Amino acid sequence: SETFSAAAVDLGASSGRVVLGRVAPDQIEFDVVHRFRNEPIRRSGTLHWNFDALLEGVIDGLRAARSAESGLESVGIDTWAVDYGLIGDDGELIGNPVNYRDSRTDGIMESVRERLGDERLYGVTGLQYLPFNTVYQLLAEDEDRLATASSLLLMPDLLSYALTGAVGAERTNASTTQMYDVTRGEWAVDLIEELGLPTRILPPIHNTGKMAGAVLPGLRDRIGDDGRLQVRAVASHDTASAVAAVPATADGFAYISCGTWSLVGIELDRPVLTAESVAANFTNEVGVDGTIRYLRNVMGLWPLQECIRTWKADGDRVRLDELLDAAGREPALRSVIDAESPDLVPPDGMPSRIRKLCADAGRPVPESKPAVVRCIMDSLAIGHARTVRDAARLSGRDVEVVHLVGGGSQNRLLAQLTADATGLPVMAGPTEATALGNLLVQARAAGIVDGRAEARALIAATQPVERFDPRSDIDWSPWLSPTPK
Ligand code: LFR
Repeated sequence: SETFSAAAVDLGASSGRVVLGRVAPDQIEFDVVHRFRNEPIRRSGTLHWNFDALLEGVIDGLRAARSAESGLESVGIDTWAVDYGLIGDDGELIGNPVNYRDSRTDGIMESVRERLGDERLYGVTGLQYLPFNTVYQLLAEDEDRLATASSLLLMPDLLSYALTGAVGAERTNASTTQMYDVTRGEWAVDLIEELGLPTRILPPIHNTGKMAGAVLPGLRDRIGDDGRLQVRAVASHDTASAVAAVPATADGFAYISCGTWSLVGIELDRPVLTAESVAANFTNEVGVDGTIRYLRNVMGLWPLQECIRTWKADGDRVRLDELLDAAGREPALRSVIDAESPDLVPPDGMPSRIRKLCADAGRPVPESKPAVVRCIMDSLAIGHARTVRDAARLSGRDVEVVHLVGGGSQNRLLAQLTADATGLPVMAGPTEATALGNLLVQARAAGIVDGRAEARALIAATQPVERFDPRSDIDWSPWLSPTPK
């Protein structure tokens, strides 16, 4: 049968990868052909992404993909959400994009909420309140930079622009800006104007999978492209791609896309914009085929990654597998923190911040490294379970199984604890859900795979998934009351 070759560029907060995939109606195979580091840079006190280095990594990866597969016709790009670059009248990028973990947005969200009221912003955008949403970043933006900008391009759109010259905003990622009207499916122009932000910089919104453009002639040699390679706007928000690759075979599933963040929720046809929903800070982000990703951000593996980085910088020898084994032997539910605490967002000093959160909550302070890791795992499992429950309650849907996808699905302790805390079976895998979702949107555009359900069935039939059943020796219920906000 027919086989389609495509590349997926998947950029995460700490690394990027380029995946070469081969998709047939009944098979999907892939190799990671290139990996590169994503190292944020601090300039004049502000945390930036190194855009040139990221673009180099993408170009190197596409060259590797092309040389491994001469029939390569299509590439899609996904990254984390909310961050953007500004383009000037001359078509050039104005400075490096700022990292959403930078402190420039401190306090801005609170003042906007106070001014407009929670319901107004939520009623239009349906978005969860996160201090780094694009709208708050724009309000923190340097005024001169903003005045000279002619367009705003979110990270994946910015990379596509650098490769093809085409300007646009892919819908799934546009929906994360808190400047998108989730009911009307267009920029929330009135709201943006009310906030005093320029609407002229907002590019036209494109439907997922619909827009594609050729690589600029000047870049073709470096990639080894003969002009046939099309850069297609896939579900460019990494979480939207991951959700598209959840190997669910029936309704009634929740998903956890677990990497740096855990994105925990369910898929809906329509947004939920109720007062209870805003109080629980649930988001209505757009998924493939105009679905709604009804979810909440839980801290994810970021605190663990940051602890390991800190310990290594202190000169300690740490190995993730050994730490997780030791953490598994620590007493359960001893030190617990709020997995959605804003104190966990910024980089640096994570072990001490975790100890302080325990102390402030009147919980035992974890001293050893395994105790700190156990605290993170238990707290994350609680965050997962509460959020699955909240999602079901607020949407009126039943949840029978939880799909854990992304890098975190390799963490067997976390998968087991998540099953225990939710009281539901957890299906762990695939690890590369984001890249697979990226490939699947391209395969659908090429007519190789039919629809959303067929795409998921293909993943379920071809990718390794491990089942974890809940154990009942520990009572998690005291920890599972709805998340107070
Ligand atoms: C995950 C993710 C989340 C988003 C966060 C910041 O990588 O895209 O969905 O809330 O990063 O952009």
